[in-house]
Amino acid sequence: MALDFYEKVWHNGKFISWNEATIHVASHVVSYGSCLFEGIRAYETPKGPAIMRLADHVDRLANSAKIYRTETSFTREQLRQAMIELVRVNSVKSCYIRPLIFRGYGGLGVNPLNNPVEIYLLAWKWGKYLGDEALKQGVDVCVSSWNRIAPNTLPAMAKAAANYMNAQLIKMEAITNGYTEGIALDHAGNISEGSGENVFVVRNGTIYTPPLGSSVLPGITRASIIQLAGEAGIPVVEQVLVREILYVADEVFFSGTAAEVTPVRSVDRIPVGKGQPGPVTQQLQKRYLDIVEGRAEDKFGWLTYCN
Ligand code: PPE
Repeated sequence: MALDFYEKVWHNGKFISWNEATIHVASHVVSYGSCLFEGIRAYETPKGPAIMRLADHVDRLANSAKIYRTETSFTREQLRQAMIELVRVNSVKSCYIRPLIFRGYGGLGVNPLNNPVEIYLLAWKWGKYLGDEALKQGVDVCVSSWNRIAPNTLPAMAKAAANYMNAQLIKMEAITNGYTEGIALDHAGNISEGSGENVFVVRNGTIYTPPLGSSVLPGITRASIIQLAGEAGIPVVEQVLVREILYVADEVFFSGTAAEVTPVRSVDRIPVGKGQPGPVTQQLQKRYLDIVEGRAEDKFGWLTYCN
């Protein structure tokens, strides 16, 4: 599947072309997964391209790097500016931005501390993450036989490439068995998250989502959904959620930069509610997309305009 990429790539402070953005196979990251990354959307709006929650994504990236003792020579402000520049130099209307911080070429062996730190910013066009119909129709998911990474194995707060080996197991199992996505349980058997999305459950007018202690990524879309629910007067509770709540929920949905707000219409072939997207999901999805696509006022200050 070809990547619909933008030509200019930012590398350690300079722009290079897509084809120049290569690394040696002996780079530390290849053997040991030593990479922290982000996923950010820039939306086309009537006022030009706008990056969604840029500062929050840069903060999470910096925190991921801090957790893994990966020091970079760029400040958060410089990284924010670099992403705005990336959108500008590529004349982007809308894109997905992938910042990468990884341990490059030097010695080999587990110890990463002597390897150089490389930073790249890439951009490409990314459509609907879980398929074109997903946002309207909802997706069919399973509970994975793979658990999410346990708290004292890999830190879930860090968005690290290595975490996505676990995510790949969840995703491959789901797809092989005819589902669009898998929801993983945490080490204790409670709901954690999808391979690339946070999970929300709606029941009797209240919205529930697992806390950080359930090995979830502190999703930026998750935070946005909590804000939008507050605005709409819908109570949100962050609490440990038992697996079977998925089977008796009125609504279930995913949130994520790539997935945006995607309804879940069945779990393990059991219909969620009436087996179609429910009203709370639809209301939050519409409000989210209206703001990020610039149809509604950006009252939470989420958008950074790039022109
Ligand atoms: N959990 C996981 C494991 C995760 O990967 C994501 C983002 C989220 C939750 C939602 O976080 P946020 O984007 O901040 O709301 N997953 C990215 C896609 C991963 C992929 O490359 O595939 C994303 O949505 O950009």
